Amino acid sequence: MSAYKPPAIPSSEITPKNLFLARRKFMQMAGGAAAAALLPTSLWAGEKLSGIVKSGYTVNEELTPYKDVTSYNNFYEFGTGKEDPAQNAGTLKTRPWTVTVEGEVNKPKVFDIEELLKMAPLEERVYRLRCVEAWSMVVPWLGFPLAELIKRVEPNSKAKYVEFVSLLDPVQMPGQRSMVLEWPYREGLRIDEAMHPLTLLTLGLYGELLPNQNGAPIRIVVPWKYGFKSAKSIVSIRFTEQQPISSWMRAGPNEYGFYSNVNPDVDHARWSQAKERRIGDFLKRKTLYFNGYQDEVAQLYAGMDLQKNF
Ligand SMILES: Nc1nc2c(c(=O)[nH]1)N[C@H]1C(S)=C(S)[C@@H](COP(=O)(O)O)O[C@H]1N2
Ligand SMILES: [Mo]
Repeated sequence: MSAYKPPAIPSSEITPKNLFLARRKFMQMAGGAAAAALLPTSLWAGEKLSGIVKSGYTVNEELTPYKDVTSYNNFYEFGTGKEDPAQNAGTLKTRPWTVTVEGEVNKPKVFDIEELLKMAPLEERVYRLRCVEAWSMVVPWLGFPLAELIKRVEPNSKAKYVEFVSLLDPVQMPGQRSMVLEWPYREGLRIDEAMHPLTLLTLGLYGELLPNQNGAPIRIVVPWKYGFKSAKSIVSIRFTEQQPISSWMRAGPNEYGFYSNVNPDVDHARWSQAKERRIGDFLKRKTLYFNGYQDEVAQLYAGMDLQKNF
C-alpha cells in the first residue's frame, strides 16, 4: 500500500472513513491519474466534490448508513442472500462498459460509460428505496434524469415502453449459473414513467461511484416503485411498442406485475404491503402510497385500476 498523507483540512470536510477507504481502493485499482480523469469529481478525502448539484427532488429523512446501503442488497446475479452481493460482486468488471440504446428511436447509439458520466450534471438526490420484501432505505444517489438520455436518441411514435437489460455473463456473475430468475435480468417502464423527472439514471451514491453490489457502473432508480424495478448494471435500453415482460413477471406473474407501484392497499400474493421496516429501525412504519411520491406521480395512473394493474 502506498503511504498516503492526508492534507490538512477542516474536520467538517472530512469524508466518513469507509467512504474514503472505498475511494482509495478504487483509485488504486483503476490507477490514480486515469481514474481521476474519468471522474467528474475529485476523489480525495476532504476535497470538495465539485460538479455535484443538490437536487430539490430530495426527501428530508435520516440517511441509511453507507455500511447498510452497501452490505444489505438484492442483486441475484451475485446470490440470493442479502450479504452475497457485497461479498461476491468483486468479480464484476465495470470498465470498459457500454450501454446500447436501441429499438423504436431515430438515433440509436452505443454510449460509453465515460460519456454517460459527463452527459449531464450529476445530482445528489436522497430517495427512499422500498423493496417488495417490505424493508426500505434512504439513499443519497448520484445521477441525472433518464429523460436526458432518452431525448438524445429521439424515440419515435411507436416507442410506448422502455426495457432495461442487465449484463449477462455467468463468469462475472456467478448467480447466473442457477436459474433463480431468467437471465439476463430485465425490467421495463412505460415511456412516460421513464421520462418522468424522478426516474434517475444512477451512477453513484454517497458521493462516490456506485459500488458493484449496488449496480455498478450504471443502474436506474425509480423511487415510487418497488426496488426490483430499479435494474442494476444495465447494458441495454430498448424502446418497444409492446409492453416488455420483466424477469420478475416471468418468475411469478401473479406476484409481480408490470407496474409494481408501491401500494400499501395491494398485498403481495404471500404477504401484506401495508407496512415496512426501515433498515436500522426496530418498529415497522406505514408504507406510503407511491412510496411517498404520490403528488409527483399519481397523475401518470389517472383512470387506471391499480388493484388490477399492480
Ligand atoms: N440486475 C438486477 N437488478 C436488480 C436486482 C437484481 O437482482 N438484479 N434486484 C432488485 C431489487 S429486488 C432491489 S430491492 C434493488 C436493490 O438495490 P440496492 O441493493 O442498491 O438497495 O435492486 C433491484 N435491481
Ligand atoms: Mo426488492
